[in-house]
Amino acid sequence: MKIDVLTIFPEFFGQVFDFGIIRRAKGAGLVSINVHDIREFATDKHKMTDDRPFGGGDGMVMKAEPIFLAIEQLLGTTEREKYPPGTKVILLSPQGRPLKQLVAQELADDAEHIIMICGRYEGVDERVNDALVTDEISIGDYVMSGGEPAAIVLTDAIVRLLPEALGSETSAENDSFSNGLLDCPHYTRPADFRGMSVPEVLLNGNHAEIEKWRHEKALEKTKRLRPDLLTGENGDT
Ligand code: 9D3
Repeated sequence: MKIDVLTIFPEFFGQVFDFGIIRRAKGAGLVSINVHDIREFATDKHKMTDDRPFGGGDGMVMKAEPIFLAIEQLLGTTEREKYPPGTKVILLSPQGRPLKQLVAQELADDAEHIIMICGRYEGVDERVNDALVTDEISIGDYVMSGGEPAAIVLTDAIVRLLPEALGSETSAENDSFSNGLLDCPHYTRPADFRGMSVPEVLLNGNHAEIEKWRHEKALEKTKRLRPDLLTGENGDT
């Protein structure tokens, strides 16, 4: 898989993709990730990437042209219909489809080349959406200053689902959400920490009993913290 990120703040991404599962996936050749400065595609002498909104109002709007030129360089076309198979051009925006595990899973399964456009200011010229974007995604109902943190979140959620990306210490099947429940509680040594003891059932070696306990605790925690996951009313699947 190839992931390209378009942003006016390329330095924001620093070493964020150089740790843990993403680093290993890059090292194993499962994914390549490149961050591009939208400003490098600006054509005027001041390299402007934003301008005032038609119709008036506060704030600035990201210009269409630098983003069109970036997509043209990366894909050889600015017509969505002519993108190579397996290409996704994702606009991270508060108006997008909410990110869920299923969305990440679909992208990990089906996409070969993902381009993420990080918005800033009040938004992006709508002609980017009309001509270029295949998917508009939000990471939740809260206001951030731009799409950059969302591109990091989405990249992480996708890359760890690529076949072979997970090491032996973890498994996608046991993830919270893949079975529709939150994870059960975990403990490690010491068995008594500052007077707080580990539940006895985890120490007795009865694996059938341990599995039953873990499922009960997962269900209990889900009922308490995320009842919406149990009623199927949050669009998770
Ligand atoms: C405060 C400005 N708002 C207009 C009344 C609209 C607005 C524009 C741009 C709000 C936030 C942003 C910047 N956010 C993103 O680009 C963004 C985002 C988010 O804010 N929340 C959740 N997911 C995402 S993905 C991209």
